[in-house]
Amino acid sequence: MFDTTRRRVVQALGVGGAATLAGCSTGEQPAEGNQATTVSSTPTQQEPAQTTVDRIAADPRDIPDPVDWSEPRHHDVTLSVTEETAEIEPGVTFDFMTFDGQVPGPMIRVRRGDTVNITLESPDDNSMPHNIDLHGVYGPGGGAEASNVNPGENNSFEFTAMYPGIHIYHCAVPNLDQHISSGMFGAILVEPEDGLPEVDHEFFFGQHEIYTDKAPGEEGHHAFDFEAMKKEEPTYVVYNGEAYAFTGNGYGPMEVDKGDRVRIFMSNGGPNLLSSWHAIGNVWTDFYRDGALANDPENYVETAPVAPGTVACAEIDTPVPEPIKLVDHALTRVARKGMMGVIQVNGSPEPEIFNPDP
Ligand SMILES: [Cu+2]
Repeated sequence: MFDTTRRRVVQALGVGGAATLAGCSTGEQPAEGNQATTVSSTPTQQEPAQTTVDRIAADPRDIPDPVDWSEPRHHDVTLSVTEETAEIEPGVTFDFMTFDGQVPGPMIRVRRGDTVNITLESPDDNSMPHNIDLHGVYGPGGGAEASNVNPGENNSFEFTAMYPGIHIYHCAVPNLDQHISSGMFGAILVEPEDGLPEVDHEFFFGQHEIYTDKAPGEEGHHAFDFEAMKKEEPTYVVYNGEAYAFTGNGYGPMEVDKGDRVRIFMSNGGPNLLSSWHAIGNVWTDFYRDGALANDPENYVETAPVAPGTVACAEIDTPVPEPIKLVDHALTRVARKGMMGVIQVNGSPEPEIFNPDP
């Protein structure tokens, strides 16, 4: 399986240029020989488990519409906390925990001054308690205790969104590091009173590390590994619960047209690792560190730290056609642990800006 993993990485890195990222899946399937190797080297290996969802990765385009109201509003938000089995990559299953069945949890979008009623629903078939701590909330634990739910329970609390910014939310039960690693984080966007500048596209990605009892790409069911987490040595570091999900090896890149202005929100759930967030072939034209939208952005930032427990907001320009590769520039995570998402800029060449063959 290691050979398979390396092949996937070489494709994801786009060594051969944009065409490599266009989605050819040749060579991704495990070869017979690799399977045999895996079986003999790991006698305790289990088969991949039955999945409960087809896809754990949230669609980065699935973002609520921008705020278009100018007086305080009330929002009722219900989130279902679920425990799901899904693939990190083909043939590799893992027991995720989620808000609403996907990773990251859905973005909540409100305007500063709005009130929000949050209800958590926990299905009967859950095995653990869950709750929600929103970093956009003034109050004990960001609402964690007030929202605690055991299997089969509902629980609600209300808050006023007092300060602007894009803030992370996450589960905060005693094993919160395991729950966040397994997918329980998302974002609440509190728009400033005057809103955000209009852009052509918005995307929302969630980085997190997954700690398992097997090697990256090793086929079978990967159990959560507390010892690996204590050592902060993850098996995978990914966007949205899946290795290379938004590349030609997964669901494909996000597509935009040349000249589009693109806003990207990146929630680093962690639970432990700082992200050195970089866009290969581009630059963060406007970068809102820690998602602090009340501040003026920094300009033309090459690689920006995104701490675990924050959501960064960046706006980029797209003057040339290219695959823009969103990475954590701790590149071992890109080469070996599943980290990468691609924004494909489509359009005719701009040789005055970039000429590959002068
Ligand atoms: Cu939880």
